[in-house]
Amino acid sequence: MNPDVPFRKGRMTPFQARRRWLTTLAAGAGTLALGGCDRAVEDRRIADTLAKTEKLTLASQRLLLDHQPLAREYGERDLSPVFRANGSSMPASQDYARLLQGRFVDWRLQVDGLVQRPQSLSLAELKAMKSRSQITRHDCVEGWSAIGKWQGVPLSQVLDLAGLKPGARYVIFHCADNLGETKDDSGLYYESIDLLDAYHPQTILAYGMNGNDLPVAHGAPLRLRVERQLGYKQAKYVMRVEVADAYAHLNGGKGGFWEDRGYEWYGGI
Ligand SMILES: Nc1nc2c(c(=O)[nH]1)N[C@H]1C(S)=C(S)[C@@H](COP(=O)(O)O)O[C@H]1N2
Ligand SMILES: [Mo]
Repeated sequence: MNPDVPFRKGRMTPFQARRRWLTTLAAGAGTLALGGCDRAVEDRRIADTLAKTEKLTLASQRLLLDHQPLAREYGERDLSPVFRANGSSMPASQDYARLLQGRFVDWRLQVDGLVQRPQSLSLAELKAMKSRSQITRHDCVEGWSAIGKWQGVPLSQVLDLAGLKPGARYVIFHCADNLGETKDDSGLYYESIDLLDAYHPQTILAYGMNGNDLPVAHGAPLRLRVERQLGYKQAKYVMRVEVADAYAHLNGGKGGFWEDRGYEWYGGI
C-alpha cells in the first residue's frame, strides 16, 4: 500500500478479508517485520493462551488460517506533518478534568472481567513494562488517513499479567468520553476486539505518539492501537479493559459506539 493512495472505502466481509490475507501470505508478505524465530515464539505464545480458554473454534481457525499478518509499518520520514484528531478531542467529565490536571498521576487502568488477577495499573507501571513502537497508517471511514508513530505496551502483556479465565473471548475497552446524545453512560465510547487481535503483536495500549506523551486530542493518557482495523476501533481515553465472553449485553449490543450506530464490528482495512 502506498500512503498517497487513498484507502479503499468499501468494507470487506470477513470472508473477503481472510481471502486477501491468504493471498498476502502466499505472496510471501506475511512476515513483514517479525523474523521467523520471533514469529514462532509469538505463535506458540498465542496458541498457549488460547489453549487455556474454552470455545476455541472460531479463534483457533482464525489463528491457523490467518497466520497473523502484520499491518504495514513505515519509516520516520513517512510521518504525516499533521495528524488530525477526530471524534472526541477532550472528554467533558469532571473526573477526566481532575485526572488531566494532576497529569494523570492518579489515573489507573482497570483490568477486570474474566481474569484471574484483576489489575489497577498506573501510567508509570505501564511505562515500566516492555514497550513496542510502530509507525502505521490510520484510516478513518470518513475518508482521511495519516501516518503516526505509536509507543505503548503490547496488550498481550497486560492480559498475561491479569491471566485470562476460561471462557474469555473478547476484550472490551471502556473510554472516558461521552459522545452520545443522552447524559447517561449509554453514550460512553467503547470498543471491543477478539483475542486474536488482542494478542496480535501490533496491538498496543499506546501512551506515546510521535515521540511525545499522547496528546489529549489523541486519547491521553492511553489509547488502543489495533493496526489491522479502521480508525473507529482505535479507542481513545481508555479507562478500563474488560475481558468477557460476549459483548451483546453492552449498550446497543454491537460491540462499540459506532458499531451500535451501524458500523461493522470487524473494521478490517
Ligand atoms: N474514545 C474515543 N475513541 C475514539 C473516537 C472517539 O470519539 N472517542 N473516535 C474514533 C475515530 S472515528 C477515529 S478516526 C479515531 C481518531 O483518532 P485521532 O483523534 O487520534 O485521529 O479515534 C477513534 N477512537
Ligand atoms: Mo474515524
